[in-house]
Amino acid sequence: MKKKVKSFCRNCGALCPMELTVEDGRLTGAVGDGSASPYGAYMCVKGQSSVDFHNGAEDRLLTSYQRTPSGAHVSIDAELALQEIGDQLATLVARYGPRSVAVFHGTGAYRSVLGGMLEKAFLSAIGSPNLFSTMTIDQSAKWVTAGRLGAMASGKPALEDVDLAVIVGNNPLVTHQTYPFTAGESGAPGRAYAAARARGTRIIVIDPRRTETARYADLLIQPLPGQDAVLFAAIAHILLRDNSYNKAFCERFVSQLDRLREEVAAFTPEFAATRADVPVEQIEEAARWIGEAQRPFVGSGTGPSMSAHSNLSDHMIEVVNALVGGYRRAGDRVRNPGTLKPRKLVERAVAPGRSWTRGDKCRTVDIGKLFGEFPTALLPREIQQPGPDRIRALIVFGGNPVMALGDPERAIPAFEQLDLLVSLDARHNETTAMSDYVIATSQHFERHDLSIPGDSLYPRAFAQYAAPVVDKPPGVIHDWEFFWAVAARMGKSLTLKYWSYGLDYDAIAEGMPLSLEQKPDPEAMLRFLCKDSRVSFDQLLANPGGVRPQLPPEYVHQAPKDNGARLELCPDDVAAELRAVWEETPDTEFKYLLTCRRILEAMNSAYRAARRTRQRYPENWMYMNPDDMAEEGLADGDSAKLSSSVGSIVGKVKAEERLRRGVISMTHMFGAMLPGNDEQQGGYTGRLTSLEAPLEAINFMPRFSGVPVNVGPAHSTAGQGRENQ
Ligand SMILES: Nc1nc2c(c(=O)[nH]1)N[C@H]1C(S)=C(S)[C@@H](COP(=O)(O)OP(=O)(O)OC[C@H]3O[C@@H](n4cnc5c(=O)[nH]c(N)nc54)[C@H](O)[C@@H]3O)O[C@H]1N2
Ligand SMILES: Nc1nc2c(c(=O)[nH]1)N[C@H]1C(S)=C(S)[C@@H](COP(=O)(O)OP(=O)(O)OC[C@H]3O[C@@H](n4cnc5c(=O)[nH]c(N)nc54)[C@H](O)[C@@H]3O)O[C@H]1N2
Ligand code: SF4
Ligand SMILES: [Mo]
Repeated sequence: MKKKVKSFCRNCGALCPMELTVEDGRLTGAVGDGSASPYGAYMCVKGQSSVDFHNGAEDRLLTSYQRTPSGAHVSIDAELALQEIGDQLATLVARYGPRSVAVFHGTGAYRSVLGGMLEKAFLSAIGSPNLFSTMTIDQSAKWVTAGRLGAMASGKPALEDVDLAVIVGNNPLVTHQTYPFTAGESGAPGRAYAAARARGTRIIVIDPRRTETARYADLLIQPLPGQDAVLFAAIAHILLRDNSYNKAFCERFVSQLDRLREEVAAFTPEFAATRADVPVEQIEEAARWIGEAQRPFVGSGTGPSMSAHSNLSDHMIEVVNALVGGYRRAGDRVRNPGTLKPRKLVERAVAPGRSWTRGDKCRTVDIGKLFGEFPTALLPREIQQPGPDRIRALIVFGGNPVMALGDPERAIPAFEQLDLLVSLDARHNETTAMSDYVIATSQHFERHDLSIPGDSLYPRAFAQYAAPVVDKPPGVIHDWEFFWAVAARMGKSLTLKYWSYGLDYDAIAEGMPLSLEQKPDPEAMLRFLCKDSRVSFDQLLANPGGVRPQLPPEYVHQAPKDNGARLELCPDDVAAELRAVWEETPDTEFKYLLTCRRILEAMNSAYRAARRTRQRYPENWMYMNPDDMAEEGLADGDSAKLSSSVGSIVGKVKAEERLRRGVISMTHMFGAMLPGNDEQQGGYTGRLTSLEAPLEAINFMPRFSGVPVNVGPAHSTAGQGRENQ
């Protein structure tokens, strides 16, 4: 029997509504469903790959595994695995305290809604502060900026409402990652930019590569990576020089403007043009457009957040946005006021909180939490540095941290030192390979979900519920079942709460206590999460394509009185970082800077083995500008070696004229993790990154982009990394 069923994709933040074809209990096809979608009908190639995955592609895990003392994995019944894990965790907590247990929340966990909520409930119930996630090895510079500069409670405008979008180191056409960090729409991003251009919106893209997104740019600037702090300090310099900043906004909402003026005085456009190696006219032109715009939005993606001086770069990008008032203002239309969790937006500043200076601290450095999490790059140290409260058990939920961290020489020994490493995943990866238990979990179309991750990000108010479309295979459990069952085995009952970023789980008042004995009903849990929703759970059940509530127009409210909070443009640490960057001398030891780029077919390390990925990317090419290749005597397909200060990788070069000179671009979490296999798969960029230095202050962000490297012959022994130092 053949039927069509509505659902939504959970591979990335776009959460595209889909219509699936089910034949005799098996998924056979998927198309984008535009019936209620906030983006219209849209689906990318990974939508189809996820259907293949359900049907067993990429050697999907169909049973849980346990690692034997010899290192081999043998299949184990999930119930038994949960009992053993619960018992081991209870023993560790009894002996060493709750801090001996940590959770790593990976990219695959973000859209497993009940799993994510019960993960937080689990940590809260056992009393461990040890939450790590990809956030701190991604764009946590944005959280550092919110902590040092503050934020506007009204948020940033929708693409539909801006007349200028400045997109720095972000490629939404491929990654579907835009709002709230940059102006854009996650689903059908190209359509949204084309419509914006048709409305007269100007778009500036700043990226060393002429990206797919740059197709929509009115101005493209291709700087050297790692120079965004300098570029945006110069743009701030011009805005202040020309008096083209938004004085009315600044008078009301910012402080330290004079201090900023002094500190950016030295960052002339000429200085920035030399540093970033771009024409000075482009910097002047960008600054002029930013100053002229009535409704600007200046934002960035991973590029600046992963390069040198990432925290400062992000801060200076936000400073420029603040100088021109790039926020929703009182009286502005709010196009998506939230559906499952309605929001009332008020125009007021939120003072910088510097959360890392208080509360629970890491054990190895005096740094507290950033948005409720410890820095992931410190995980190896928190595991390895001796002491009674070191991390001894790590639960990896939907992630591949051994590879995501980079610096495998540092990361692998740390993971090996754990007493207990558990992975919850549906495919094997480099981390499951090291895990003591691998729990095979259900996949997207086999479980209950709710569009909570998109609730405040969709361009329009929209909500969707997804019921299981097909049965999960018999040996597989749901993510949330893991946390419930292990906690129950430890004698801890969980309380489900509607958690979202920035909230302290313990402090959320309302919750749904879950029984210790009786497994909770996923539908009842989702019904609870819809408690405050504008659309009832029953309405969502009745409309599987999703609901766009018809709401009277909502606007940003004026604050009843001035709360005294201001956006602090130039605090002491930022001023000191600006001076250090200005004084920096160019690196002459390395000739190139390695950047990363994402590919449409894969999602970090997931879907690397999908058919469509393999066809297009049989290996991790090293993309280079053709003139650089000629200078190095390299032709397309030649093998070459990249060496950084800590390691080297081998791969085949490919000419890409979109890339500016002096920059090499590769995909992250792709290729062979360990030396020796590069020849078939290409190299893994993480081997060029260090988890020791240089790490950023506060979030301990490693350098994943703009990594200084040299190019040499594939079989030379020069630059072999630490072993030669
Ligand atoms: N298809 C697909 N989608 C994904 C992912 C995926 O792997 N595949 N990953 C998801 C994840 S986890 C994330 S975090 C997001 C990331 O989403 P994006 O931030 O859009 O990620 P990238 O495509 O890597 O884009 C980064 C851009 O920054 C540029 N860049 C590098 N260094 C610098 C620099 O120093 N300065 C400037 N100005 N630009 C620089 C690069 O050339 C590149 O074009 O995507 C998500 N979506
Ligand atoms: N050198 C370098 N390193 C980087 C980056 C870079 O650009 N360059 N990017 C960084 C960034 S932005 C990120 S986000 C991290 C990514 O780091 P991770 O999140 O650790 O890596 P992923 O490969 O995304 O792992 C996701 C896993 O989740 C699984 N999964 C998918 N859906 C589900 C689900 O519903 N349930 C469960 N249980 N599992 C699921 C997938 O099978 C996959 O194995 O890497 C970081 N590391
Ligand atoms: S953009 Fe692609 S991967 Fe992301 S939700 Fe839509 S179909 Fe899925
Ligand atoms: Mo990410």
